[in-house]
Amino acid sequence: MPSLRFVTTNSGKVREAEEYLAGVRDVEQFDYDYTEVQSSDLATIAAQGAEEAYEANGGDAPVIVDDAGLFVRGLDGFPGPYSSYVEDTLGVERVWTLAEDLDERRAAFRCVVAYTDGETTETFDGAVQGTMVAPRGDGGFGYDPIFEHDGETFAEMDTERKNALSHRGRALAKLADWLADRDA
Ligand code: ITT
Repeated sequence: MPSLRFVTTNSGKVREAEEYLAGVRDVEQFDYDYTEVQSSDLATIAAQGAEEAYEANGGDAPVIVDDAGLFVRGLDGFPGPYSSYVEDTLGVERVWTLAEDLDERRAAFRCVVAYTDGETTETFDGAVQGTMVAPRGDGGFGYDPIFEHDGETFAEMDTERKNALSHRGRALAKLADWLADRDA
């Protein structure tokens, strides 16, 4: 089976991709920290990251990059594409403190997966809607404890349930369909 390199420092993402791409591609982790261009658009960040990583990897196998973020409606989409930086600086608890006083606490996780094989670059997006809540649960990672969907935070769900609903899962499912169509 052809292989696909997932450019990420996050092995949790790789396990998730292995599930969605089972039977379509062998997924390997390529631990490379691509440049995150300053952009308000996840697709631009992911596509440029994929192209840079493809070159850095010597161009011998297709790569995917995913870029994700938490978009809080009452904060005009903040932290959005800056989610990683905001998690490292403010931290998740303080993002909740900002959201706590809002009337509009609905939020979405969004994800774009970018694929490139050097000739074709394609992006696939996925989103899941939820509400900002005080932190609950020990599972997941990042903003999961403050994001509630259907009465449970993502940190309270087991991995299987979160993956079935998540923004990344939806984007990976589109990628898997697209690859299967191309192979047919
Ligand atoms: P790579 O860039 O190396 O892939 P990363 O963990 O930094 O790993 P992102 O840039 O895509 O991944 O993530 C942006 C931010 O959004 C970061 O703070 C993550 O913790 C958070 N995030 C992404 N997906 C998430 C999810 O499913 N649940 C909770 N937080 C998530």
